[in-house]
Amino acid sequence: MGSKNFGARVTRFEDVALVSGKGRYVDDIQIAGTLHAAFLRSPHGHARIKSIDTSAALRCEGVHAVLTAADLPERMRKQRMPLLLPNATMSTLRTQHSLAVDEVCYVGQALAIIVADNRYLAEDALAAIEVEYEVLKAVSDVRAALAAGAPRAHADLDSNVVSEFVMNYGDVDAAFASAPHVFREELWQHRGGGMAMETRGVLAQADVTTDSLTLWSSTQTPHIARRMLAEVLDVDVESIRIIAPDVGGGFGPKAIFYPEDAVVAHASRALGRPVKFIEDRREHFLCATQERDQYWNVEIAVDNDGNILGVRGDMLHDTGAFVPWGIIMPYIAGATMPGPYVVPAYRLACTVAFTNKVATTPVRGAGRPQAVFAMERLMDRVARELRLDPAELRRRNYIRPEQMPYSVGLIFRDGKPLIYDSGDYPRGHDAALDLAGYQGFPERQASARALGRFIGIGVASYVEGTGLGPFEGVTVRILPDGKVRVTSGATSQGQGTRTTLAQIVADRVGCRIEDVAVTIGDTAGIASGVGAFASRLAVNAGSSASIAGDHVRVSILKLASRALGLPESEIDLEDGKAIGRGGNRPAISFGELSRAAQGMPGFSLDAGQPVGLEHTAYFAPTQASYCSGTHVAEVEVDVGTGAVKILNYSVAHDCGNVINPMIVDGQVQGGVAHGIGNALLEWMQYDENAQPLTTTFADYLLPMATDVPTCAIAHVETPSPLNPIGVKGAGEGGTIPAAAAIIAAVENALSPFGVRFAETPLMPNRIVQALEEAGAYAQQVA
Ligand code: MCN
Repeated sequence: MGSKNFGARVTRFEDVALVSGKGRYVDDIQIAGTLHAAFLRSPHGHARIKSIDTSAALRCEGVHAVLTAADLPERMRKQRMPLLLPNATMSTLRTQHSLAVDEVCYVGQALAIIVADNRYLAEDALAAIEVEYEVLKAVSDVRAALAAGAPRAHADLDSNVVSEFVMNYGDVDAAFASAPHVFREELWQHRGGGMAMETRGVLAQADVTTDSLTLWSSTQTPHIARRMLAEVLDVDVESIRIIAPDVGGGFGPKAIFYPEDAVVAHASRALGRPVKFIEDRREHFLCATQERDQYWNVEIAVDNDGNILGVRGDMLHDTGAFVPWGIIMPYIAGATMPGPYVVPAYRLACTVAFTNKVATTPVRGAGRPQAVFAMERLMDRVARELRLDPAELRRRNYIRPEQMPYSVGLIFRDGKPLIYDSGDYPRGHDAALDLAGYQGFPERQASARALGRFIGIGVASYVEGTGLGPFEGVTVRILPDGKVRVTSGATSQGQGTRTTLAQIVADRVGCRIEDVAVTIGDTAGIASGVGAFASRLAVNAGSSASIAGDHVRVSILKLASRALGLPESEIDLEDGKAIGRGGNRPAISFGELSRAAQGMPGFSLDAGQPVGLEHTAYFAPTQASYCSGTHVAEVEVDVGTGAVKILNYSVAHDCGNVINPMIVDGQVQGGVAHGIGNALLEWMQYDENAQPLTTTFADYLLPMATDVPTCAIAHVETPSPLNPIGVKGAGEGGTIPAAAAIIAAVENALSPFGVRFAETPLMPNRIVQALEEAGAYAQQVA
């Protein structure tokens, strides 16, 4: 077997359709007779619902149904949405009802659905629903949520605290007691969204003749959605088919199964008509889950050479009003903080609390950007205090490659000990610094300053647990026309999954990559599946593709050996043919072999002959695989306006063996764009009544092409020993250390003024304010 495709810059199959307007998103799917849904949403952060009168809305033109919680079947009305990831430390497992029952707990929570001939009529009729609210005090700031006497995010709960847990190893207090230096930082990362170009969308088509339901959904997790929907509707899971067509970006929030999805499915069943709901952008701001929103109060103990002796502190995580994915973000954050460094002792006390805002669930990075920001800000502080070069300080503290596999001393979110499987952090660090021209930076900085320009450089490193289980499956099947069909529970929201699975399978079975047809994102394609999150599919689905491909290869060889009368060892599989090595190179095509593998009606097969040329493999990793990297940002700050321009951005990234370097470059580049947004722009602002204030792209700024430089990227490959193809994840690493590197670079640029930054996003007004406080403008005038 060759590896013609694995490791090659194969052009993505997906792109021609996507860039020529031929993508097929949920809203592109048109079924005759479809009705359209709109949701009535709470205008209050917190209120009791005293009454809802839908009678006028029901009389509106074109309206087929108006449903509130009271109109739902008993089970749907009474039970909350299933909680996917319970955790023993959680004092309450509060998820949403399908439609609010007697209380709304964030602006945008759905109280009713209207199904009408079209969306315009549905929206018009919303205005006719009369709701009497008793407005309750809302809690907006998570720090205020912990204060004695704070309003409760849910009226029936005694406390806003959802969970308190401690992550620790080593004797951290002893480390601090004897440390020559201790430095403390208080840090804050604000919340933002996934902001996919395509908003959420769902089209449900109930089939009353077969009592089944098909749901097209812009989801990252069709199999999980199917399981949850079956539970909510109380129907046989196999009677539901969920199809994720082209998904226009996901970034995490589309991994969630939303209450609206279940309500639309129910409406279709109740009306016997297809029902479509496409979220609008304002709803996306209000109701799609968000992330970050953590407050860190941490300190680091170091010796005189800057070697880390211990890290400790506490962290407060704002989970919003519900916990659909439990407490995994703060948990992942806590486990990520030690990162690539030898940290002999560690303790982080985490508190998770409710507020009256939309729930936080994973957004690209899932807790890790916050942790890396905290750790790297501490490292920068140590470097400054001990007058060490920040890169040199990091080099002194890296876990060395000969220490791999390295046990950190914690349990990771996969339930397994946090053991880094492979990595060469110093090599990655050096590669990034080389790309960035780090050695020559002081000279560049001095020349710029001579011209009155303020440029700075920042370095940040991270380790990320990727490839999380439990499994993903892949079926490889040779079709009678010789094409190779690949199906999987894997999905794609833009990350090129089809292409990379095809690369792997083409190599394993020995066919042309053009002859591999990949069908993913359809629960009808394979019995079980999990989906795209946690940078997990290269590891899980990639490995399954490789294993299934190998099995099919064995079957092809067996059958070809009979057909050609040659031993298997003398047959090569190439370009979809089995070719004998000797003589006149006799050959038989995969198509012929596939037909032979079906046999002839009524005839017996030879003993041992494979039935069909197909295999399904479910690879289940024993633990996470840990990718890593170093980012170097070079920025220029306009001290007059506080504007930050990113001049150069360099990344060394280790995701093990790279299946497709072009795709990984794209993942890193896209991830960095997201990180730039987090660092400098994206701010989901709420007022003290938990009213969202930034619900358009005029107020909530995303990075534009002009804000994102082309990254210089180096691939450092340390294969993972934990899976047959030696890969680790690549989808989120670009985002994770970006804010840490950029904020460090801004501080470095402004070092003549001694300003310090401890938060993201770092807006121009904050920079100007800090410069003002530091007397920068007075100095300049003088
Ligand atoms: N890859 C590779 N070699 C490796 C590792 C990965 O060639 N050693 C390729 C994979 O085959 C895949 C891509 O890189 O094509 C990402 O793989 P992986 O890291 O396994 O991530 P997943 O496929 O599980 O995708 C999820 C991940 C996450 S969690 C988010 S969020 C995210 C992301 O990927 N959202 C994205 N990438 C995105 N890309 C786009 N365009 N849009 C999103 O919403």
